[in-house]
Amino acid sequence: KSESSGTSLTVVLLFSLQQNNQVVGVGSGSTIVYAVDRLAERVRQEKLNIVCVPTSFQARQLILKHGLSLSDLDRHPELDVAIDGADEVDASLTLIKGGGGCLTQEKIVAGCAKHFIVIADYRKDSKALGQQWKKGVPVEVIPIAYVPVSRAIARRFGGEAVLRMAVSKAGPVVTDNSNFILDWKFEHAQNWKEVNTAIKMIPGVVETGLFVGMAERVYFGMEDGSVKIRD
Ligand code: DER
Repeated sequence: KSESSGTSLTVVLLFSLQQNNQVVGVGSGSTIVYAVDRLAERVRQEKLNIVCVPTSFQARQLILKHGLSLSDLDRHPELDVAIDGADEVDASLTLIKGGGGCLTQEKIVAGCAKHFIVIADYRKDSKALGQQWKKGVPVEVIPIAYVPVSRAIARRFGGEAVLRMAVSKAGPVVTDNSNFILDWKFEHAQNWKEVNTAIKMIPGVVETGLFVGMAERVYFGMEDGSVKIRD
């Protein structure tokens, strides 16, 4: 990820945070780090009064590290804007998210925001899901159900849904919600709206990393430091 694209992204993006007293959903991953750095700088410089709602343990740490005002959905169930990254963005702004394993809280927070804004580097910009991102669609599952859910997905939609194993810990990745993640390596384009609903109906599925019709705008940080916007 080029540093310049991340920084330029957040400069452009955060000008959209004009009003004071905004409630901001803070996403997860590596690109959001630039946004939170810049947000904290503006809060200091312009004495902005904003509160931040995290989408993960990582996001919570980021908010606290910058001395930003930490809140939650109990106190702020309606957010003005949520800002987050994405693993891939298709032509209709359908996203694959969850590469960092935080898809469930990210989708909850994005769903509570008036505006859901995505920041990503140019490599996430795709014509169709699966063109750039090869790790599949993350699906968060209740641990006891990961095998039946994996079989149900493969049987109904093809491909293979593989349990995400941890790298620096023996065994599978465990999410902030104490669940497992299946990465569904799909074989062909689907009706993502239908597939998202159908997968969520499988007993044991908590959430999918398909964000359909949620992103209002995507800012792509380009290699030359410029920013491309897709609505
Ligand atoms: O896991 C996630 O959903 C992250 O937001 C991911 O999609 C983007 O992570 P990145 O900014 O590190 O590429």
